[in-house]
Amino acid sequence: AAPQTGNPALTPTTTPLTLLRRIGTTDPTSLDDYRAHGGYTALRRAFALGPAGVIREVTDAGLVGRGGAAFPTGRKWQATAAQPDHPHYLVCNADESEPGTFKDRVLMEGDPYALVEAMTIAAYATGAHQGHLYLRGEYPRALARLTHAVRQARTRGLLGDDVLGQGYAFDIEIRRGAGAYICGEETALFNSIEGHRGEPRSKPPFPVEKGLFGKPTVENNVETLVNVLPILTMGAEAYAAIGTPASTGPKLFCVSGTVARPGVYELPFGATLGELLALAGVRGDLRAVLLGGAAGGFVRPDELDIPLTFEGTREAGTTLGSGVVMAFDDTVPLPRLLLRIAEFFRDESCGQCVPCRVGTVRQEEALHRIVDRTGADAAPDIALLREVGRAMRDASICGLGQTAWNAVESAIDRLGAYR
Ligand code: L3W
Ligand code: SF4
Repeated sequence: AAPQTGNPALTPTTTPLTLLRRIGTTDPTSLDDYRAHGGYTALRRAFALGPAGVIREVTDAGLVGRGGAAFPTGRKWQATAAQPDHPHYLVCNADESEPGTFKDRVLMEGDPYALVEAMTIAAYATGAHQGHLYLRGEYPRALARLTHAVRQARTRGLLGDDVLGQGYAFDIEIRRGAGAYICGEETALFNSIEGHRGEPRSKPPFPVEKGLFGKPTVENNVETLVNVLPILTMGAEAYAAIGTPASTGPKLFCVSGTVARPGVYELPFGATLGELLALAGVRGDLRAVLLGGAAGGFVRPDELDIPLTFEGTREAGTTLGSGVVMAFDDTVPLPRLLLRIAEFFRDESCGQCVPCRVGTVRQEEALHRIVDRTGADAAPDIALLREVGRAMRDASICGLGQTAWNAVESAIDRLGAYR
């Protein structure tokens, strides 16, 4: 079933919807309907500003990446635009695979032209004429909607040799993933597009310098790109007034688990975890909340005043990640849940580097021993988990290995799992 779109506009903690405003109210298969609801005004403003002006707006707005790492988007665009090597490429990372994440799916299925317009703006600003949209293979409806949107945009002169009659050429190719979580890592994604195994590359060099086909590349998450539209239509200053000074703008949160109304919620940065969960309606006795997905960490029910900002979650010793909020009541067996997370990372490790390839196996084995030996002393295996976790975090090549122990560690230290 399609995930529901939450309706946070019902509460005093919210501003009017920005990112979700067309979802469910416009026809996602009609370019005319998109234009009737404000579509393509941002691209017109982009052409009026010129590439440097667009980058200035995005920088002044304080936009940072929504895929989990929160890197400043304006800095990334500026670095790519400045590269003397050509061609430049734009890649949209739509391989949304973090367990519990489904916000990009809602955007792509419900407002596909917004992504096409946003990609055009990003490419124009950074000097790219070719965009690749790498879409999670398990999103057939998003594929159909985006394919239709790209075709229609081409037919109507919004993609192709002369976008909006401005003498700028840009087109988009959609590539489907094949079910590997690791292909959401930006450089593994390049390898996948190029026809190689989906294995991450060592960084630096960063993609802004050597990315797809070894050329300067901007890679942004779907939600990051879609934020560029309100930045250009409302202006950087008005956009930056939403949220907090360090985490500006609106954010999409994916709420699931033991809640009455699971779905995608849009809130300004700065609302608390408790406010978000109140909107979704917790069912039963809340035992734990997983923030940031499998790569994130657990927090306790007495920590619901954590502000949902990058700085607030960091201060609280956890992470916002891509916006996953998974609630668990006391009927959920925590050790089994941890085992499932460990199994996921062992399965999805690409196997390229030893700390992750071996560490994820050892982690799963230790958790199995703890679960199977109910009542026996878990201390030796917890000590082993810490040692293996440290090695994975310090020595893995990419984010998968570096974060594979986060959830288990937080369950032990914050929730007192296995005690
Ligand atoms: C130029 C520099 N560019 C960094 C760029 C870099 C990348 C971005 C972030 O993601 C997150 C993790 C989890 N010059 C640069 C530079 N960049 N320094 O900035 O880079 P990095 O390496 O900090 O992070 P990352 O590897 O891109 C790790 C999250 O991803 N995660 C899973 C997310 C899943 C989804 C989803 O399903 N939609 O997003 C798993 O670990 O939260 O924080 O572009 O090139 N000096
Ligand atoms: Fe592959 Fe894991 Fe190493 Fe990343 S950390 S490159 S997923 S083996």
